[in-house]
Amino acid sequence: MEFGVFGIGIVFAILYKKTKGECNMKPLIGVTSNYVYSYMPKLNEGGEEELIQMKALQDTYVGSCLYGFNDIPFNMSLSTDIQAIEKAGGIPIIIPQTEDETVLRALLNRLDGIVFAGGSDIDPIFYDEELKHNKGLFGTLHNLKAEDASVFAKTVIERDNMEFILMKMAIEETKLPILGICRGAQVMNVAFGGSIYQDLEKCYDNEKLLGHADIEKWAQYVHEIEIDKDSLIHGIFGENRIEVNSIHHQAINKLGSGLKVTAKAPDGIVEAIEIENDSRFVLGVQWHPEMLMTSDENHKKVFDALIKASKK
Ligand SMILES: [Mn+2]
Repeated sequence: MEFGVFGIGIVFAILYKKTKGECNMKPLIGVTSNYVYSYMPKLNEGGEEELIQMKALQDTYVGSCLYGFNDIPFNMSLSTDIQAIEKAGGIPIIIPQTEDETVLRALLNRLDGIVFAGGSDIDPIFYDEELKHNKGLFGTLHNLKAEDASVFAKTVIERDNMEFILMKMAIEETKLPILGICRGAQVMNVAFGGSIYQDLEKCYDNEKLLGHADIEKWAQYVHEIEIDKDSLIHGIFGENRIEVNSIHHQAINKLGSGLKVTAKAPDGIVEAIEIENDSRFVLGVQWHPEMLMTSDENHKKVFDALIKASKK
């Protein structure tokens, strides 16, 4: 009897040690989330115009995102972000909306790496411009008014406020590896003092401009990029050219000081940025490797590199 209890104790001790050991090896990766207002109920209560908008929204890809719960906003992450971190061997944890610096600092102290995820346009106030072209990524669907089209089409000032605090804190106060995806790369650029083209079709004066806002081909190749030899991104892929997806209507304009461009599309659009004169893992990519890796394992390399850097 006593041996039985003792034996069970040993089994538990071994299991506990094994589980704990495995957990310790996996880095904890925070990923920022979209701050979503419950919008649909308000439309439902509106007049004729609101009801037309609601019907149009329900027919879009993004409509379902807008079914909020009464007036309570919620934090929403793309499962592809979460799965990418998991597949590369990290423990994903969603970073919720808060502008409390004490909370954000404490959170960063517990993380081993951080992903700034894609999402809404940055309010141009953060790069000293007037809002000129708030078309949004989905704004042209079904003739919706841009500012009403979706949470992804409009700017979300709460998320902007939080991510600029978080980005600056992560850069200045920690050595954490940072991966910025799409909007995340743009947040990185603006945090370093750079600016953004508010809408490529309207602001980028180049007749070679490719179609960069190809929402439906989210897991397919849309255009190629050229990669600089002396860069993190070249170390990750080991190639000078790769094919990427492209789900953005904005892009980096003026480069932030202290950053360097390490990949470009053939039309000159910036597709990757990194920190200058530093081997630290700080990488912003304009495409979505987390979505593309669902059909092309090659793009998992971006997350493998993040996880590797997060273990140090
Ligand atoms: Mn692109």
